[in-house]
Amino acid sequence: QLLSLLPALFKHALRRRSTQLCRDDRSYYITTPIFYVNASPHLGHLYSAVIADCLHRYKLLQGFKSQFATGTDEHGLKIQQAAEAAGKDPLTFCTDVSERFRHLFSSCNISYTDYIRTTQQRHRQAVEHFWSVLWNKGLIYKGSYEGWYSTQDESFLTPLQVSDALDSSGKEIKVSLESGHKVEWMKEENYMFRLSAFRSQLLDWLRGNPHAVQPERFQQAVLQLLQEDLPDLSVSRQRNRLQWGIPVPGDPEQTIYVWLDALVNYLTVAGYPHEHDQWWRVAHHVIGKDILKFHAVYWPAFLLGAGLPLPKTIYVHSHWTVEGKKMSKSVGNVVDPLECSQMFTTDGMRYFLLRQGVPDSDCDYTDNKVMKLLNAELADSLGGLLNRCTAPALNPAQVYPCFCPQSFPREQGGRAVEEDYHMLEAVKSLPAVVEKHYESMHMYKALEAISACVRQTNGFVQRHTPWKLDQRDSKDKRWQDTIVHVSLECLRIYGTLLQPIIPETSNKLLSRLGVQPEERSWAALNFLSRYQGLDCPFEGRALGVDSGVLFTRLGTQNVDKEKPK
Ligand code: MET
Repeated sequence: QLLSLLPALFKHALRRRSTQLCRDDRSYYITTPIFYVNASPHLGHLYSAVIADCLHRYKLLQGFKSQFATGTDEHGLKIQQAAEAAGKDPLTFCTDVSERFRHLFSSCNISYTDYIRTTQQRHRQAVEHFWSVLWNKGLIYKGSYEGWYSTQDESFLTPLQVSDALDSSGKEIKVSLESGHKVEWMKEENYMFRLSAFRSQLLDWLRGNPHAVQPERFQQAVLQLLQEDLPDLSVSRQRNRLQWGIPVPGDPEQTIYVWLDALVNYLTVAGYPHEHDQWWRVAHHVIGKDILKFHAVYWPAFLLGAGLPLPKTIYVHSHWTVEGKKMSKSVGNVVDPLECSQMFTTDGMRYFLLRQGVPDSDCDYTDNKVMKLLNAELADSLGGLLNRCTAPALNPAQVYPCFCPQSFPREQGGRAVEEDYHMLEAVKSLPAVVEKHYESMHMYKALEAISACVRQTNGFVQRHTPWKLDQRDSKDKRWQDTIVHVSLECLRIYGTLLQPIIPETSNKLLSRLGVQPEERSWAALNFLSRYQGLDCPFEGRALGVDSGVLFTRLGTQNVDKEKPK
């Protein structure tokens, strides 16, 4: 009898396995770096956050369960010294600056689901556990470190990574070749991690996962790093040098190295050391190129050591310069992202950063560029299109008018021309194009494609001048309705696809079109279903209320304001 039950049991097990697979497939976990609190937020921090926010919102629209973590990195020598210089106790100092990051992110609609601070108890527990796992596996040993250290980068450097320089008073110093920051010779008793043992596993991981690090050039850069010698890594500092950090479990004379501490934050948020599998197995990191080695060499090595899965993707972005110069406190050209979002609106800044930011290479910020871009693409092109289709003169009934199948297709005596078909094709394939570019963090390419389609739709309206048609003539009226229907359908697609980038403006646009919240997901896109002979849920529906201009044109008054010092 038991035997006869077996097929059923087997089926049941299979079903459970497939639901589980299904559930896992639909989970997504995205992180930003956690930011050092020794200085105020700058444009680059907002850029990382906006990229991650876009990916998180995009996945939610696709029906995923998504978790999005950001936060602050609060331990280490650099923070200890910054707190001392500010005359504050370290935790108060950290709390103050951490709140500034949180405030910036909330003001810019960064919809994080968890905000982690490395000074939290849950994180300390995770780091201690993680350390003990590595220790118990014999991957950490007591040794001594002698070499260069950059406090600014909280990084150990080999002699080949430093060079001679002069400081501001003309004194000879050594600096990191990569960052230009001052380095100091350090000789300490430390705990060391057997990084050297992981070189071939890291190479295997990268070769087996050609998209693990994106864009491609950064994957190549990591492979290059792995060609060089990979010495063991010091993972602690003497307590007498560094007090502001988590003590090494079982050795209160040593403090855990800030980068080991910081990287574990991604696990803490996933629930480590408790149940963390659901999120950890679908982790994706967004980082700046300056911290590539920490994320694509040290972090995977630690994880391999601890027997945990590696992140699915490490998305790397480049930096922002300002009017051609590197942002720096001493030059005085650090761009305050909060101030910018007040000048150009939150959506304006988000749009600019993602439209102009090319992950592969550094990009340049100027107020003027922001203004020009937003006026052209959001105010004039997108806003203009919405205005035209909803203007009471053209759309007196304020509805989503009917599409008349006979008045469109040329072959049935309709009035469409060649370019109209090109436009329909472009808009129909737009979701797939946007999806591909969002997935590979090339938001600028997605926005380029959307923007090109908006231009085509404006061309379509312009070409057929629907406002010149006689509304009393039934044929003309049907054609006019069809033009407006097609244009509104285009706008609905643009509004839906733009939600991850400019959530407020998209909401305004979709609300004006009368698109309900549950009709804004990827699954609801169905462009111009009437053209395929299917029903269109919007046809005949009243438009939403007119809550004013979609995106107000910016003028010099927006940028000429006296900037606070
Ligand atoms: N605090 C680092 C930075 O701001 C990032 C740490 S991410 C684990 O560069």
